Amino acid sequence: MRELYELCGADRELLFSPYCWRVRLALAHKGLDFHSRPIRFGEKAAIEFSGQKLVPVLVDDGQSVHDSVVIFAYLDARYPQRPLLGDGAAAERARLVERLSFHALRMPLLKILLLRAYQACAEEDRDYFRSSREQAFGMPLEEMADPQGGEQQLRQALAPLEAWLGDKPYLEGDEAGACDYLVAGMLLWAWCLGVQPWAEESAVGVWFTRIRQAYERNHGPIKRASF
Ligand SMILES: N[C@@H](CCC(=O)N[C@@H](CS)C(=O)NCC(=O)O)C(=O)O
Repeated sequence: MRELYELCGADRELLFSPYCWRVRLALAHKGLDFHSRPIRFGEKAAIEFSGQKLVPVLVDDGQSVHDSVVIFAYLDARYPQRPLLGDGAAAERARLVERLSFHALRMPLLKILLLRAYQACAEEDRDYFRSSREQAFGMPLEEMADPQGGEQQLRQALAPLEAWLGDKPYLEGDEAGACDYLVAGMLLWAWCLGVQPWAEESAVGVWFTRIRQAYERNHGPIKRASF
């Protein structure tokens, strides 16, 4: 029995956490089925057993693992087929890509997505979403949100990946691996919240669509916000 606790909006099928998407893509890569346990912000009591307050949480044969990158490592150790991070230096390089891409992409994406995420939340969760984010950023959501500025910053942040993907189908070369899923998970955050702030025909756009469609071929269409 394998269960993935993941963040959902008012609509339980609308999964919009980038870190949860990373894990979905990783499980798909390994060919591992799971039961989805979508939880809203107000339902985090459901993951108290994990000893912390964030999703994704994977429960596999009674063992609970949290944090997307730790889950990747767990999956490699437990299910060695089709390695994600791999071993030694390869795993360290993937972690470096994760850190670099996280720092480059998170802030532009937040500027684009904050108000959309707020809107996707169940009404009873909106006060929590607003106050927790306003406390973290030290300003009102409306001041932090800047979709236009965010798009410009995102284009700049994606430029190295655009160049890198010019002559290969995946960030990791001929086949997708951890680096692809770690970054694609971040972009699925935008896609699920109803925007695609990159050009469909760009190298990044073609790469993203390749990963998304490969996932959808096996797991069905990904729910997208319609607002
Ligand atoms: N480093 C963690 C980050 C996990 C994380 O920030 N999860 C967010 C969802 S995107 C969360 O659970 N937020 C709950 C909250 O803010 O109360 C990972 O990679 O899994």
